[in-house]
Amino acid sequence: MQNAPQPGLPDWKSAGEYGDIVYETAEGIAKITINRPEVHNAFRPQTLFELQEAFNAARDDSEVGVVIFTGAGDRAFCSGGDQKIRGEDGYLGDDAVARQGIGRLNVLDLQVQIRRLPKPVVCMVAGYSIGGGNVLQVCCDLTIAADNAVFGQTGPRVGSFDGGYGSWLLAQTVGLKKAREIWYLCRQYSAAEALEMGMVNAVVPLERLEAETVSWAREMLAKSPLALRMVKGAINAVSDGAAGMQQFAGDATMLYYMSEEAQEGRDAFKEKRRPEFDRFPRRP
Ligand code: S0N
Repeated sequence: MQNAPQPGLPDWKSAGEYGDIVYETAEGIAKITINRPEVHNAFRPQTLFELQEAFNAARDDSEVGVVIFTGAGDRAFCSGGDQKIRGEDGYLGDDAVARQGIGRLNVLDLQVQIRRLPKPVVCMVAGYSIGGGNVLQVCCDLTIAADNAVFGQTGPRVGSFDGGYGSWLLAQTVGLKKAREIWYLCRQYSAAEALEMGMVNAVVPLERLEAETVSWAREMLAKSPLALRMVKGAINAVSDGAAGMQQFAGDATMLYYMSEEAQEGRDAFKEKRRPEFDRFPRRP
């Protein structure tokens, strides 16, 4: 049985059965929660497969305009890869691949998926946002942090590093010197420090975290979904290079498909006639 919603908060409804995560929707918002609080929401391969499925569901659901990504409980958003099942070449799940002793690094697929999802993804952080968990936070479009949030990278301390988004997107977010400090020293930073360095958008008291995050989501839901999609694509295209341009170009094609001019080309082909493009302006 689901609990009654807190006043002002959406009446979240479960939108799928998962083991390591919870996927809920309400009011045009999808909420995806890593549900492994016993390990500070560290992820294992199964967690990441489930997250990928939920993010895909949110992408495909035309009712959903904004995604909130969070962790269960108030002690951690995510503490990165589950070090207890880290093998010799990646993380070992409970499947045929793992039984051959072959590990996975499938958090990388999720990072790309969050960047490519054409809807804003808001990270809602209470407690720790550490290691690969913090890289996921950096990949999200916006971050709202509770005042108990703690941010940091641990790679060089625990024998790992993220040379992709975890390094250069972090540097783009907080500046080169600060990104080097974060990685080289593996310190932990308070929510206030994260706000000051531009790693998060807002810091609120823990008890107001969800209400504030939902209010940001509602504000975005009142905006043009296509405009948000194009702005997200444009901002990411600069840092994603050719892959980012490929996505942005795809969006341009989608918009062109939606025009009468493109539809005239399609209709003329189907009707076996010459297309009448003369009726469309040669725009300045
Ligand atoms: C978060 C920390 C600082 C919290 O300390 P605190 O409050 O003292 O709690 P603990 O007692 O330490 O933790 C409570 C329980 O949770 C377990 N736990 C915590 N974090 C993890 C974890 N990451 N994996 C497994 N278990 C975890 C604790 O063990 C404890 O349980 P018990 O009592 O039963 O032992 C502190 O917990 C901490 O420092 N955690 C580790 C943070 C860390 O180093 N994370 C990994 C960093 N590396 C990555 O994430 C890999 C990066 C990555 O994913 C990647 C990047 C690029 C390319 C590929 C990859 C890839 O690997 O996929």
